[in-house]
Amino acid sequence: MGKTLTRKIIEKHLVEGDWQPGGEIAIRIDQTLTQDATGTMALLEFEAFGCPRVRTEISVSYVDHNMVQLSFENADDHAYLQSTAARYGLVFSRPGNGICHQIHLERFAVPGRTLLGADSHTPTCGGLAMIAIGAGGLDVAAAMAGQPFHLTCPQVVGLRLAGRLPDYVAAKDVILEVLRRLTTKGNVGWVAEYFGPGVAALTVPERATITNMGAELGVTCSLFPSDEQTHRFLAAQKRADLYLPLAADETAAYDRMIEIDLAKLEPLAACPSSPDNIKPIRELAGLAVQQVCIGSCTASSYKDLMTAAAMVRGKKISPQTTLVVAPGSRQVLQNIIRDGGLADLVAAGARLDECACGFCIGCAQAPATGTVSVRTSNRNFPGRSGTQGDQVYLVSPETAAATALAGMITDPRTLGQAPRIELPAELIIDDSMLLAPPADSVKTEIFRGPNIGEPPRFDPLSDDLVGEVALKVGDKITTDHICPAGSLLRLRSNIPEYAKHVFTNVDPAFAGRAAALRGRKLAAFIIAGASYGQGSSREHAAICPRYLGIRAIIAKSFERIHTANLINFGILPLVFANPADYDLVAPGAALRLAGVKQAIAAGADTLAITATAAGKEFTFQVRLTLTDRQRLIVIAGGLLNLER
Ligand code: MIC
Ligand code: SF4
Repeated sequence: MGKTLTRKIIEKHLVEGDWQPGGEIAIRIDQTLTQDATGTMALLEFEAFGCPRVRTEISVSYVDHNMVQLSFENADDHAYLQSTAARYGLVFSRPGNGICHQIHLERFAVPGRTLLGADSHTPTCGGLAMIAIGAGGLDVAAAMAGQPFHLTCPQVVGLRLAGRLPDYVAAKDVILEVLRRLTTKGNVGWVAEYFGPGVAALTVPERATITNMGAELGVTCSLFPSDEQTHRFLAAQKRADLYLPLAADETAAYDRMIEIDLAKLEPLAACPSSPDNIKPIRELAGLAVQQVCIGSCTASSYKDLMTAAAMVRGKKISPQTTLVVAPGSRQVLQNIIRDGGLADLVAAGARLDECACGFCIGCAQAPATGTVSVRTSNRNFPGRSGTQGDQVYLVSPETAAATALAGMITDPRTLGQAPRIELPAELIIDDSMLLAPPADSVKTEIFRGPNIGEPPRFDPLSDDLVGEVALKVGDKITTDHICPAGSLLRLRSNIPEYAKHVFTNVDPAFAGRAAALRGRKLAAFIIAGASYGQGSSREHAAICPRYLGIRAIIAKSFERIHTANLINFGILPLVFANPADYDLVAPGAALRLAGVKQAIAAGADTLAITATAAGKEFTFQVRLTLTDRQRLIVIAGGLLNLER
């Protein structure tokens, strides 16, 4: 039986374990990426490891999230990151150079290598045949220090693509179709591997759109083969020497197979407020739209923007609608300037935003109350745009451009001849915004402004956990619910301040209630439904609750990156053995896990919890799936304690 490409690359990097889906393995990490919103904490953690210089082939520190400097915090973070990059041997991508995933694909991705990134959309580089995985900052810090990355050996779903995309149907519609079929829940522990005759016509940036939004499926990563398209892309980037053909064996056996005929796809949208709430554009056509945003790491490549530009050329956008364009990188910006696309967009009425995350993470262009925003980005979780009660639709650049012209959701197929945009063979390439670290870096002084805190120190696990349910929430709680981003991103290096805002849009009294329990020396617990911790890799969604005294989360199920983050900071991710018990545990109930430390040390995978509410007591079972290494981590109170 042949091997999948996932297996081939992982086996080449194995340092612990064997290819046994479901078991624990550890892989060597060749490259890392961090961005400013997760990177300050990751670099502080790296410093705590006491390693003099990064031990990867390449580590890049990007600044792309916190781009607005209304006060000193973001600028301080940037200065800290620039100085730590120089000191510890990372390449520094200066603010304004663009979004980490787009730049990494253009300038650093190498087929067949591994990449670990402190951002959930790191799998974007799977479009260039990398095993590229998103993780919490602490796991990335450990990789920078040369440690292997531990993960569950994945199962592989093979997505066999056939046919060719019709006019006006984009890569974005492919991944929206995959999300329609697989949803955002229940894909933990899988890799999505694309293959088949339909793959050959997809360019690397199109593949990257598809692998990028695999993050919304909750898979470990997504992967395309390395072929002629890969060669063309690398050649245009003047990196053809790094090309290496890679593919699954013809006889590869996938754990699950999905067939997609590209020719049968149509323009789709993810409707408010989940990336898997998919409808065809033709069913939404006519809905009045007040804002259209083209950009984000999902869809802001040269082709995306030149296509939108060609569609609006010589026309004006609707007076009822604003059009915002944020190129994914400075390289994209320079090339659409050269080739006239920017002039067409601006002439049509587009507003130009910086090459950065911006509107995608609520750091710019929050929509007006009660209005519809149509975006090419990857997440439309409630309130993520910065406006409570927002109505965000996620679409392709083609649908976005058609919608901006008409002022209402519009099927681009109604616009006549579709533009054909080819990847230029020659691109303007200017790496002057990427600063290489000096060879002799020990003398670099590190800038530490008042916004730069320290990773907090936490107590080891106690013998018993006794406390109360501080919050009960439902299904699909995202990390945006737990630790909102937007204007609060400026607090990412300052845990005591950021922790005051945990669950602020869900229950503003939560942080105070948890802190009061901590004052009474009681543990605080959260009860949750299915798929807890969807979305980002931000480890703050574990660190801040832990800082407030949360010791365990009891949920129907958890997402992958968030589970690892909880363990890394000493919070127990407990799963209801019987999901119906979720209904029985009331907010405010007293909970007791007697002898928990000893049980975990002894390898128990089921624990009993006694709950008391309104004078009634009952006991229920929870499951705790930990490897031996993770048992040591939670007993120590977190990975940093264990390292120290
Ligand atoms: C996101 O898209 O939610 C982010 C902001 O890029 C996060 C990282 C962060 O919270 O800093 C992610 O996807 O991991
Ligand atoms: Fe930035 Fe949005 Fe991509 Fe996250 S999803 S990295 S916020 S552009």
